[in-house]
Amino acid sequence: PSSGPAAAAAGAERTPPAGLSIRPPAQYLSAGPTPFQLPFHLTSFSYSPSRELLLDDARKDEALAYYREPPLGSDLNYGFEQAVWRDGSVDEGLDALLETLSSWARKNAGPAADDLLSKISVITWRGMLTKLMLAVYEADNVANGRRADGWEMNAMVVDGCLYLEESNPPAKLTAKSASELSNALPSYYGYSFESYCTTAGPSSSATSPAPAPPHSFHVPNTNVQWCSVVKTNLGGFRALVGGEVDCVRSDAPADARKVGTKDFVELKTNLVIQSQRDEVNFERLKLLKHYVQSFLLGVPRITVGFRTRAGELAALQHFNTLEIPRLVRGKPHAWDPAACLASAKELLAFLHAQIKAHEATQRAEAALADACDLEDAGMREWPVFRVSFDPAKRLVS
Ligand code: 0WD
Ligand code: CA
Repeated sequence: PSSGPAAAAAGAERTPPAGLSIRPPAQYLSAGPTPFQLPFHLTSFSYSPSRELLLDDARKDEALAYYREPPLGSDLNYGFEQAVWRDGSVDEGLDALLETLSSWARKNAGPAADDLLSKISVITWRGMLTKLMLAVYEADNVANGRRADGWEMNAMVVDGCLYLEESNPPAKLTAKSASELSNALPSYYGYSFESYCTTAGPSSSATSPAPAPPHSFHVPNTNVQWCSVVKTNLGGFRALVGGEVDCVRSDAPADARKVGTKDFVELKTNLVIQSQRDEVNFERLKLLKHYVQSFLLGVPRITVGFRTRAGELAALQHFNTLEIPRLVRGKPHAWDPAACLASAKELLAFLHAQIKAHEATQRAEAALADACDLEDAGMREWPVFRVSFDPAKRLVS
């Protein structure tokens, strides 16, 4: 990161030795439900076509898009050669989120904002919380012989607030952009589906399909994003969470300032389901991921575009996020969001406790160093901790 609290810490990474074992999902269900507060849309920001962060009132909702029904049979390959791709080698860290919050705090300066901010104990992107919530089932995947993803994050605690960002060492960014290059067409299908599904303003004819391209189609530029910053509370951890919102409902207020989480829509693409096995995998893996991701930002609706391998839009399905767990309940491949919430809460508590303990040690060492006049206390860097999750070992350390 080039600014924000994480910036001061570059190069001062330390790894806490102790780890947290992620237990099987069923073991998280006995303690009763973990409270989760319905996310409240606090503020928003946009990224421009050149990835400029737009924060001022006149432009912060520039990238907000409205849903409209895409025509079935649409060619998702359309526009591929013209698409503009975000530079994936830039590690943006938490900068945009922290700048948005600083700007919000300035505009809303007063006791209410001070009170809200002073009680926050987690600030991060929604994508990071998604990873925390899914770890319990990633570990379960390994235990059952399926592939699973691990992750690495940078964590720091400043004034009692935990900041979490993705860890993107240069080697990982290189690997990421190589895989993006080789998967350019399938990932383009996701972006062109978004283009078929969205317009710049609310549309009265949202239920009648848009005309065929090129009239209805805006060439994707993956720099452009509209993000919401929500306030929520996961198991007692008050959190400010930023996340990308693909669009809002077609009947959402035309005035972006009046938009709320109830209007948010998440768009996904998926290969058409052709077998029982496809269906099981969709329900076990995809619906879990889509559910958790949308739940965390309070997104009530997920629209999935089913496509052929060649990129033809074959079918559409709308899901009410909160009803998704019911669709899998009782099935052999069922998952339970309560396990995700309980394990995520445990993880947040673990990270807070570990970092606090290590900071205490460091302070003691620093005091000793000061006493010996070895170092200037004021110049010391803020420590960042590298957190990693190994699903095969079920371990976060
Ligand atoms: O590696 C990073 N530094 C990441 C940054 C990883 C993921 C997201 N981001 C950025 C986003 O650009 C955005 O500014 O963080 C902010 C919030 O993102 P989020 O909502 O927390 O991200 P997540 O929930 O992981 O993904 C949401 C969408 C994706 O859509 P799908 O339908 O595939 O879930 O964000 C997009 C993608 O369209 N996205 C990204 N955008 C920019 N940079 C990235 C990325 N690296 N990865 C996914
Ligand atoms: Ca999406």
